[in-house]
Amino acid sequence: MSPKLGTLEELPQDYRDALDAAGVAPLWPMMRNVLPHNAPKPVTRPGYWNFEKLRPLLLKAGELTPVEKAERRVLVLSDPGRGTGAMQATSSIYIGMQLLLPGETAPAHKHTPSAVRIIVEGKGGFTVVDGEKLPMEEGDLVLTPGGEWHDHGHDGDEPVIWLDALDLPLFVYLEGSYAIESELQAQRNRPDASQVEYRASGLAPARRPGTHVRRYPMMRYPWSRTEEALREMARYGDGEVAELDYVNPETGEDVLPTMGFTAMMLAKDQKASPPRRSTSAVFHIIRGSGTTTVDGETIAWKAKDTFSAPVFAAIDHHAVEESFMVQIHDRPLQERLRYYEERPR
Ligand code: GTQ
Repeated sequence: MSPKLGTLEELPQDYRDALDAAGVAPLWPMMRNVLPHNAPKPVTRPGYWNFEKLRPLLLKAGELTPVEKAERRVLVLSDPGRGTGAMQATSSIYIGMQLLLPGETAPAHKHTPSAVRIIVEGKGGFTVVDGEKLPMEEGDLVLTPGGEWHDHGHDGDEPVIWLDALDLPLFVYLEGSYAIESELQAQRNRPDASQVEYRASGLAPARRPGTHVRRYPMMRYPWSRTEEALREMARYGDGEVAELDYVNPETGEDVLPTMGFTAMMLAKDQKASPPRRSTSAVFHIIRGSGTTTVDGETIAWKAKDTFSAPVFAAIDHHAVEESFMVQIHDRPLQERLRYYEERPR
């Protein structure tokens, strides 16, 4: 153990004033704030957002604020640790719930942060990314990588709601966040790449000299395939929790450099206690019901709800019914920074 460090109060007032005037500060009174022992001390606290409570508030926003006045009509899920108005759910992850009404469009823009949508409710919504029309069906995961033009549209006749996950807090922290606006994009008249080039997992378009592989070759991951794959994993998994990472079909790497997405299935009554991880996480329930204890706080969840966990949280899931959820995390970023870590429970 290191000795107890000196405090600010132990320093003479005239010396402290001189430090202030010189625009400097002593490190040692702040040392354990910036470098706590053994593990970080997160500001983030476990959060829980009940969809039944959010839904009427979001629909009300549809009445109060026309989409033209919003650019994106979104209610942001605020981390309880950061309090009212926080534009983030964890240190690195922004989560919003977005509403688009029939016939509405959200104008094209591109920005430095990346966004990923998980569709919560409604039929007929779509996102156009770089001219590719990506239909949004319940549970689908749709990528809008940083720097790519995107706009949203709606061909259906009921409200469409989706969850937005962005690496926005990171870009705000880096003072790197900005957007450029434009007109709606022309759409190429063909199905998205998950229905064509990457229709079957393990198969990719033949490499020919000079072929250009897009950096983000597949931007829509239909839920029906994820669920089917999870079920087979569970069936042959000897009681292991079935988990699948969303990956780039050309490289096998996580879909984005910053955020990762992991789909999980828990059978009825199944429990899971993953290791403590250096990542913060947000869990979105696709189907089912159960409870999760995060650092001693028990959250009862059901389909379409969302909850969060700070870094190194102790997490214990218990599915009451057969359940499917998607975990949003920042492991890709932490691996790039070379500090991702797991600690056994
Ligand atoms: O749909 O492009 O929740 O730009 C926040 C910022 C959604 C979007 C958000 C955005 C979007």
